[in-house]
This record gives sequence, structure tokens and C-alpha cells, in this order.
Amino acid sequence: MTPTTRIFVAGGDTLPGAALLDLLPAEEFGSLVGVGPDEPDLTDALAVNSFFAAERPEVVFLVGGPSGGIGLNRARPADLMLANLQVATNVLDAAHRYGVRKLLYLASSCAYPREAPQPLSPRSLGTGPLEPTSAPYATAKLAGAVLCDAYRRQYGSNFITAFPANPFGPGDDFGADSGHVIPALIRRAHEAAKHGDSVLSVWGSGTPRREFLFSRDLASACLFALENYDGDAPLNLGGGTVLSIAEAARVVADVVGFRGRLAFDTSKPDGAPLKALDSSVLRGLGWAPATTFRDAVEETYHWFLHHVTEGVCRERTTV
Ligand code: GFB
Repeated sequence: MTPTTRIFVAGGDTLPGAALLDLLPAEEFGSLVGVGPDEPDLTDALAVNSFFAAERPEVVFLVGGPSGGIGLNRARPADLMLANLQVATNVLDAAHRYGVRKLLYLASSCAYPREAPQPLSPRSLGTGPLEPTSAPYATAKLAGAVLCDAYRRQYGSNFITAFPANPFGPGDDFGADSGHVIPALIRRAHEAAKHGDSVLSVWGSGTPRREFLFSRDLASACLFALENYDGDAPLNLGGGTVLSIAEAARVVADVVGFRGRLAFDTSKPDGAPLKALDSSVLRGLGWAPATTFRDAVEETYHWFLHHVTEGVCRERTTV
């Protein structure tokens, strides 16, 4: 890529998309098309096609499609699956028709089989049942990855697929029911501290383990992968921090200043027992995250304080 390369971030209104739209100009890649109101509705095939016909992007980061935490996945499985299937098929088809030179498709770690050997290697994709709480969404993301591979095989399209660790960061969905664990806990811990509560409720048993990745690091990994990886096999974007939910909740409580105790609400689902990625290929290419988990939580909390508590932040794209 050069500073004049026409780049489309399909999904600029998502967490990774917003981080990419911050990173790319900072890295001298300022020839962005389809930013903000210029981005077509990715679930509308006609709109996507006319956009590609008019703007002719050379490089595409396909990070779009609504997503959410375990709560949203249980509440809106059909909406999440349908929208993500539409986004993947519309953008991949248009990227092929209009001769996009390189495309990175961002899938999701929930597309790995629930019982796959850990850390999760792309070899285990499609080898077993998915975690039920997110299976419809995960199936859509897996279908997108398989479709990328199909275009590679049939047309030689340089479409690569990446599987990220659980991302969080500024601009995240802090919705108590729709958000992922870190932003949801930041909101709840903040309110508990503000009200002087002695107990902070954490969903589930607190024992599941997740690998977390700061959204700015995820954007950096996406750019690095696009510029340095052309392989057939999907690429894991991890190298983040693997923590139990109880450990993560304690860091959030400490950063927010909540001094009470954690209470684990086992009426809420735990989801997969462990999701940690084997990112040795990415590491071997020379990429590593720049932000510690605690620093990432601090920066995300400050963003929350300045954008949510002051009521200026609109809820993130949900279905
Ligand atoms: O972030 P989360 O929804 O993602 O939940 P998953 C992670 C863990 O945090 C689960 C616990 O064990 C939850 O029970 N948890 C504790 C909470 N408190 C909370 C809370 O207030 N909100 C939430 N959301 N969780 C998602 C998939 O699964 O991972 C998505 O459902 C996507 O489709 C995403 O793949 C990356 O890792 O469990």
C-alpha cells in the first residue's frame, strides 16, 4: 500500500472499524473512501455494488456487521446471523466484481469449536460443535471465512481471513445487556462506585478465561496482516492477555475505583470455558500488541467517562 492507495474500511461504525479509521491516516494511508455517511448500508447488495462501481477501492478491510456480547447473542441470534451473512456476501462479491487487489475479512473467535484444543489453531476450524450461546453469529462469521477461501480458490482473489481475540476499547458498546464483558463491567462498576454500592455483580461463575486485545492493537494487527500476510490459512490476531473473568473484573473494579466485593451471578451464562488463540504465525511475522490489559482498561474507562457518562455517546451498532 502507498499513501494514494484507495482503502475502504467496510464497517467503520464498528469497534475495529473505528480504530482502523484512526490508525490508517496516522500511518500515512489517507486515501480512504466510504467514510462515515459515505459508507453504504452493507446489508444492501445494490447499495454496496453501486458504491464499489463508483469508488473502486483497491484495498478493503471487511470488519463490518453487528456484534455483541453473550447477552445480545442470546437475545437477537437471527438478526445477528442474517446481517453478518449479508455483509460478508455483499462485500466479498462486490470486491471480486470490481477487482479489489487485497481484502482482509475479520471473523470472530467464537467461530472456533467449543471443545477445540487450546490455544485455538486455525486447523481446528469446522471440526466440531460451536458454543451454543453464539452459534448463529459464529456460523455467519465462519461462512464468511469459507467464502473468502472459495474466492481465493476459484478466482485467485487475494482475500485473507483473520480471527481476533476478544476486543474492547474506546467507542465500544457499554450497554449493560448488549455489550461485551469489559465495557459492560466498566459501566456497572462505575455506577456501583458512584452509588457507594458494596457489591458488583459479575455474570456467570467468573471462571471462564478469555484472551483480550485492545482495539487499537487489533487495528494495528489488521494493518500488519494486510501488508505482510498472503496465506491461504486464516490468521489469528492475538497475543493479548488471557485472564479469568474474575481476574478481569478485579482489574476493572480497581481502575474504576470500586472498592466493594464481586458477586458472581450464575443465573447468567458462562459461554465457552476458554478462548485463547495460537498467534504464533502473526508473532513469527513480527507483530506484537503494544498495550497492557490494565492500560487498555484505563484508556477505555476514560473514554467512557468523557463520551458515555456525559451522554454524548450513541450506542454502538447493534441490530
Ligand atoms: O464478552 P462476552 O459476552 O463474550 O462474555 P464471550 C465473556 C464472559 O464474561 C462470559 C462473562 O463468561 C460472561 O458470562 N461476563 C461477566 C459478562 N459479566 C458480564 C457482563 O456484564 N456482560 C457480558 N457480556 N459478559 C462473545 C460472543 O462471547 O465473544 C460474540 O457471544 C463474540 O459473538 C465475542 O464472538 C467476541 O467471549 O463469552
